Amino acid sequence: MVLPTHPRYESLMLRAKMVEAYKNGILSDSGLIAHGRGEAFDYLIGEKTTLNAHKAIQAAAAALILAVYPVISVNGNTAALASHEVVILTQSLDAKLEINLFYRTSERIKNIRKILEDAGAFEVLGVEEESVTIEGLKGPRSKSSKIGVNQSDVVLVPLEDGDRTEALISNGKFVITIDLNPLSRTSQKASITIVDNLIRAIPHLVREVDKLKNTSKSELRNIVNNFDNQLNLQDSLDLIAQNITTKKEKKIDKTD
Ligand code: PTJ
Repeated sequence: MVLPTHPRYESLMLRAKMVEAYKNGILSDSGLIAHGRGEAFDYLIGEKTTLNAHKAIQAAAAALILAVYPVISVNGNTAALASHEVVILTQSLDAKLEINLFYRTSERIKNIRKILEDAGAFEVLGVEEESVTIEGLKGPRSKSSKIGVNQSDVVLVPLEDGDRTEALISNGKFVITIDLNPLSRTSQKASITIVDNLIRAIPHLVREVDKLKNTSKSELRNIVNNFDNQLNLQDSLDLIAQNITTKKEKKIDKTD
């Protein structure tokens, strides 16, 4: 048992949650590895929502409010970590919620649908309704609900793989992602990348949507247009570099 006094308590509890989700058939085995990769980057950004991430969250909220047909795409990791918050965000935006899995099995679809419905979702797409293929994409991830991602103008894809992000962009979608790795193909290709742990970013996004809901369309457009994703990613990389240097210096200080 991990005691709350353990210095890595929160991180270890998250791991336990992921292992549980794997055992319950929500998370894929690779999802556990993806979580580990995320942990490493989270450590490097300081395990908190940075100023850069806040800027991206604000732009993402504005883009989602402006969207005509917003869709939130959910995979195993997102369902395991933030099903309640995702459902709240969906309802607050009047968006569609769609399951899209890399490792798609009917069992996982059933389990993820259940936790989303238990969290309050009225409608979960990507299950068994009519689907179409996202152009330029192969495999199970290419499936898109006819009334879901297929029709979207803005799509939120927390934790996505690069191929799907690229395909969504080339199909004319405005893609918002949440990815702790600023160098990933998804981070680099998305329209807006929130470099943050989705466990923190999604609740922040919910609050930002609430805050900006009554803002004029022209002001919202200004927020989106003034956001530069490449610049924001570079700021996150600079922060990581700075954190590594500072920690290195601290260590040298201690040993000296
Ligand atoms: O549920 P499925 O079948 O769709 O499986 C999805 C996985 C996660 C296996 C698949 O999308 C995958 O392989 O992902 P990758 O390519 O490993 O990418 C995961 C990215 O998300 C990496 O860049 C991680 O740094 C990042 N990441 C991991 N955990 C989090 C995260 N970003 C934000 N919040 C997290 N909690």
